[in-house]
Amino acid sequence: MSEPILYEAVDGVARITLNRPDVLNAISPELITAYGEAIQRAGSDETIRAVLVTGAGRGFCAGADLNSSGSPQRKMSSGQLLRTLYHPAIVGMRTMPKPVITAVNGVAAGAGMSIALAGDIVLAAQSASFLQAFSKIGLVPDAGSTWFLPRLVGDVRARALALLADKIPAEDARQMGMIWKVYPDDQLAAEAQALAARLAKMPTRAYSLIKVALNASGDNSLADQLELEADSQDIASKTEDFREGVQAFLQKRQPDFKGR
Ligand code: T3D
Repeated sequence: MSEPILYEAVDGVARITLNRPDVLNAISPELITAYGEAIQRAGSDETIRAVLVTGAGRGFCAGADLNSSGSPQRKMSSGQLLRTLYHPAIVGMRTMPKPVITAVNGVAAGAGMSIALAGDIVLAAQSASFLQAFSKIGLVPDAGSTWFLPRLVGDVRARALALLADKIPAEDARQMGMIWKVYPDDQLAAEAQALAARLAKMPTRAYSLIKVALNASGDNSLADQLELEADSQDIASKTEDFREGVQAFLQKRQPDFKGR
């Protein structure tokens, strides 16, 4: 049996591929376990400065594998499975100190849509689609969908998406602010790789502070957020990359950031 997750590290970019193409990369317990490990590995490896998540074959991820989800043989309840395996992976994507790109190459359904939306920058192929499949099978959105969606598209759209469970084409998702960019199908992989390579050469320490600030902003008052920004700037302005960025600007050349 092939590995449910592929992990490659090249030139500061970790590429994580969901790899069960026969079932549109549906999430088995083995897949989500290996995915959480891959996220943890990429997050803690200091040589990795950007992460790219995508799917093998024609789908991105069809959500929980319904063969195992509905099975009476499964040892963990849904809540246990989510808490122990899904949550660390989703939180890991959002909190790792480097940017995560999700390249949605095909359908992203159920918890697969949650994984897609957990990326810092979400790209999609023109033929990709987004589907809050949960209510169609009598479940509620999980793995962060009810947190991500209202923040991305607003309450009105989040409610309609969750309740109606309609399949949303990538371009509509872009227009409603759910995702960043849409590319022709045959260009997505190259565009996503180029973006990851670009991010891996940027000031990674500043990126980690940007993520912390944006993650906190939804719950902070303006005064608290201003404080957080000031604290973060104190840290960023003492980095080697800040010195290099200013020098490069003054010397009219491209900066050579080291991520420190
Ligand atoms: O307890 C817990 O686990 C709680 C956690 C829940 C989290 C969740 O994610 S719940 C939501 C689970 N996902 C779904 O309900 C989506 C089910 N899939 C679909 O609705 C459709 O497959 C898609 C809309 C995603 C894609 O449709 P289409 O027509 O492009 O492809 P298809 O023909 O339906 O699927 C291709 C194959 O993948 C097919 O297998 P086959 O017939 O070729 O042998 C299909 O059965 C398989 N597949 C697709 N999704 C799943 C799946 N197999 C297992 N689990 C799936 N989720």
